[in-house]
Amino acid sequence: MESNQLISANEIQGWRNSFVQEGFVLVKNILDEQTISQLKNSFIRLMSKVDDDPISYKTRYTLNSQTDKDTWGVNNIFDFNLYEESFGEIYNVNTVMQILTSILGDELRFWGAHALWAPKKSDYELRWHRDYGDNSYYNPTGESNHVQFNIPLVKDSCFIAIAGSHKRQLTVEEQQEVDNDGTKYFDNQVRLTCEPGDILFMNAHTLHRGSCSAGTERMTLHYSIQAKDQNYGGHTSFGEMRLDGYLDRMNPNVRVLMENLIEWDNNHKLSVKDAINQMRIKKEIELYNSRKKSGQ
Ligand SMILES: O=C(O)CCC(=O)C(=O)O
Repeated sequence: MESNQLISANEIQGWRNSFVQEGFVLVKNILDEQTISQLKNSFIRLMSKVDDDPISYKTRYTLNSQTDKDTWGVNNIFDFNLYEESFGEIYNVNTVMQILTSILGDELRFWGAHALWAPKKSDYELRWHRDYGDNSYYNPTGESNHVQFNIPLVKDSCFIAIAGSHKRQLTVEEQQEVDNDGTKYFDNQVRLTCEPGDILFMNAHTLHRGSCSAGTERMTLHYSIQAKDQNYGGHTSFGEMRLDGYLDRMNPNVRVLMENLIEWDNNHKLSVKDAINQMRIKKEIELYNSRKKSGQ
């Protein structure tokens, strides 16, 4: 995989500034056609593994009853059975690494990697939220304790966000939408359209939602990463990651990112408070999903 154009320090700084000010930045044409095509082939294999056996993975559903299932993505594409070499190659792309390190510093740790696609039967309308269940969290400086990034492999206009909302309290109207699982239109919302090759870097504390119609085409990889010693976050190393041989499948850059995560998780056991908070977030998501499934 090679998309290693030379990017000037000024350009990187400009993207970093936009990311800090707006809470996201769309960087055009990072990946070349060959890379996109490799990733697309991997993505198609991934989707079919998940759709053939959704129960075995951390599948995201728009419908999930005994008789009817419809999926819109899967968490943890680095699961032993889902992993494809091309997914790890993203961390060998210079421009990606330059942007991430300009925001987070030179040493990074893995946080997560998911895949998002369009459902087939039931439209995808995800509520307004900030990620990690931290709907009241914001940093007035705009600096971020993580970076999420979306890698669309076909044209993608599903991500909707409110620029600058990562730096302030939510307004009363925004908070109402969050509290009521709302999807209302805001005059200041931005729907970002990404072409294959572009990468959308996001601060997940920016108020955002997702939306796309069933039967359309979407193939987007969604990664998240943190600074090696960041106190916020972590706690996403999973059992397999610690098994003999798992890290040997990863390229050296990914191996270091994962080793840094394992080390951080080992040294920062979840406090009872954090464990309860994680359970609360999981329960909230399950409740939201079951309300959606039953059409409430
Ligand atoms: O569909 C998207 O791009 C947004 C997904 C999202 O907000 C989430 O998974 O929390």
